[in-house]
Amino acid sequence: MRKTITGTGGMLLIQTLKDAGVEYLFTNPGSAETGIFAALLEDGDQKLVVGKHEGLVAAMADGYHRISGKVGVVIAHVMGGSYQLAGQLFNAQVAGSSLLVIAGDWASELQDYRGLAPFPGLTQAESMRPITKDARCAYTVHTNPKAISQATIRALREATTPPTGPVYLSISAELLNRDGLEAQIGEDAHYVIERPGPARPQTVEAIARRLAEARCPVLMFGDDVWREGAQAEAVALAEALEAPVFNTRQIFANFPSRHPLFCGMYPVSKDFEKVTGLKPDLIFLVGCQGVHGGVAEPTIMQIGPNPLLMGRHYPLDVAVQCELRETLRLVTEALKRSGDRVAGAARQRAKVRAFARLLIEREENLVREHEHDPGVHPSVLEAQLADVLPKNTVVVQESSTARTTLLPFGHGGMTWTRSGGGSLGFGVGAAIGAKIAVGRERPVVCHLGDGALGYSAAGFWTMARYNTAILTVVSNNESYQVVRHNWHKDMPDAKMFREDKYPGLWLSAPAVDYVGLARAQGVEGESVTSTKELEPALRRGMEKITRENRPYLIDVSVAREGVGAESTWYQDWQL
Ligand SMILES: Cc1ncc(C[n+]2csc(CCOP(=O)(O)OP(=O)(O)O)c2C)c(N)n1
Ligand SMILES: [Mg+2]
Repeated sequence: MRKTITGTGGMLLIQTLKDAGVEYLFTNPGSAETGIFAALLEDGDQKLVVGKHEGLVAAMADGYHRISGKVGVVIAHVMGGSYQLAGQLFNAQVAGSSLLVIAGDWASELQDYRGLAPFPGLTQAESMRPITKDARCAYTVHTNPKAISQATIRALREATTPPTGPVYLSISAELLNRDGLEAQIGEDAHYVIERPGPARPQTVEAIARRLAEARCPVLMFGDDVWREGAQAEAVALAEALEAPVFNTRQIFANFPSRHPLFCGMYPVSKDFEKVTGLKPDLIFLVGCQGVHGGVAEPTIMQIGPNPLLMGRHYPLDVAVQCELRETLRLVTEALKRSGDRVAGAARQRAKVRAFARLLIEREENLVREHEHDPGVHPSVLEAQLADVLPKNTVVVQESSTARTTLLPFGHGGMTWTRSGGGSLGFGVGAAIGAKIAVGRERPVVCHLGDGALGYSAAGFWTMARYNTAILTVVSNNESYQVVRHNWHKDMPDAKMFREDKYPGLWLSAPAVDYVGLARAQGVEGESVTSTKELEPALRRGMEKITRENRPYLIDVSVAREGVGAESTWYQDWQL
C-alpha cells in the first residue's frame, strides 16, 4: 500500500528500508551519517551489526546475502570510510552479490573539499563506481527528499536483478539530518523484475542434440545454478549423460563435490584422458560467468540468466540467456526421449566414474601416508573435518592451501562459499553474515589461513558482541604459502628458488598468538600443534558452537607442502 512518510532524511531512509523488508544493517558509522543513526533510535526495528573495519562490514553483508538470498545492506561512512570497503566490495562485484551500500555525502556547492570527502573534481558516488555491479551502479541523492525513498528502492531492485551485484548510494548528509521532509513509500518496494524464462523448445532440442552427439561432453555448473536452486537438476543431467563435471573458480558448490561424476578442477587433466580413454569434445557451461583461463573443447555451449560475460573470450556454438532449473529439466527430458543412443554413449563413459574415484583414492592415500605424522598435515585436517562436521554445516573458506577433496560440499551435503575476487579479508566477516542468516539452526565453520586472518583480525569482537557461534579453524603455516607456489610457476629459475629464500612470505618472527588475538576480543579458543590433539579439539569446537552456542577458535599448526616448505628465511633487518 502506498503511504506518505515524514521526518528527517534519515527517517525516510530507515522507513523505506524497513518497508522493503530489510532486517539487518551492517555498519561502521561516522559523522556524515548522523541522520541515519538518529533515525534508528526513533524507529529501532532494524538490527545493527557493527564491524570494526569496512572490509569486515562488506564481507558480513556479503556472507549474509549469500546464505539468506536477501540483500545485504551496508551503512558506510563518506569517502574515507567507503574506500576501505574496496577489497571486499570488489569480491562482491566479482561474485555478483546483491549488496546495497549507503553512505552520507558531504558534497556541497559552497565548499568543494573537506576532510574525508573526495578531492575537488571528484564526486563520492563516481569514485565508487568501478567496484559496483557492471562498474556502473553508483548513485547520489543531493537535494530532493523524495528521491531518498525512490533511489533506495531503485538501488535494491538493481542489486537483485540479473546480473546481480553491489550498488552504491550516497545521500547528502545535510538532507539526512534535515527535518520536516516528506516522501512516498509503498508497493513499488515489492515488485521484482521477472527473470528470463526457460530456453525455447527448439533451443532445448539443439542443446540436447549436441550433448547426445558428443563423444565426451564436459559439464561445468556455475554459481547461478546455486542461486536458482537448480542443483538437483544439474545432478540429473550429469547422470543422464554419465558426463564428467569440472569446476572453475566459483563461489558456491554448484555440483556435489563427492558425486561419483565430479572430476575436480578445469582444465581437464592429461590424467583424465589416460584413465578414461576419452577426449572431451564439447563443454557445456551452465550458469557460469565463464571459465578461468582458456577453453580447449572444439564445441562450446553456454546458458544462464547472466549474459554479461558470455562469448567474451571464445566463440560460442550455442548461447542462451535463460533460467536454469526448468531448462536443465527440459534438456534432460529431451535426452531421455532420444533413448538408446544416449544410453549407449553414456555406457561408453563408464570410466569417468573410475577417474573421479581415483581422485578420492589419491587423497585418501595421502591421508594414510600422513596420519601418524607428529605435526598436522593439511590432508589429515581435511579428513578430520570431513569426519567431524555435520552435513548441514555452512563452510566459509579462505585458506589458499587447505585441501578439500574429501569434504562433501554441495547438493545433499554442506554449504560452501569462498570470496570470489580473491581479495583477502573475506572469511571472518562472511562467516558472521552467514551465521546471522542461518541462526542457531546450522553450524558455521570459517576455515582460513593465518595470512587471510590478518586482513580481518578485528572481526572476533563482532562475533562476541552478537554471539555468532562460529567455529574458526586457522590453517596456520606461518606463511603466505600459496604465493610461493604461484611465484614458482611464474619464475622457476629465479634465485629465490635456488636459495630457498622468499622475500615477504614468512609470517612468523614474531609468531602471532591467534588464540590470544581472539581472546582479547571475547572469543575463546585453543591451539593444536600435534596430530593427536586435532580430533578432540575439533569435536570440542563443534560442541562449543552447537550445544554451548558460543564462538570458538582453533589455531592448527599445519605442515607446509610443496615449494619452499622448509624455508623460514626472511629479510632480517630491524631499527
Ligand atoms: C588483499 C589481498 N592482498 C594480497 C593478496 C595476495 N595473496 C594471495 S594468497 C596470499 C597468501 C595467503 O596466505 P594464507 O591465508 O596464510 O594461506 P596459505 O597459502 O598459507 O595456505 C596472498 C598474500 C590477496 N589475494 N589479497
Ligand atoms: Mg598461511
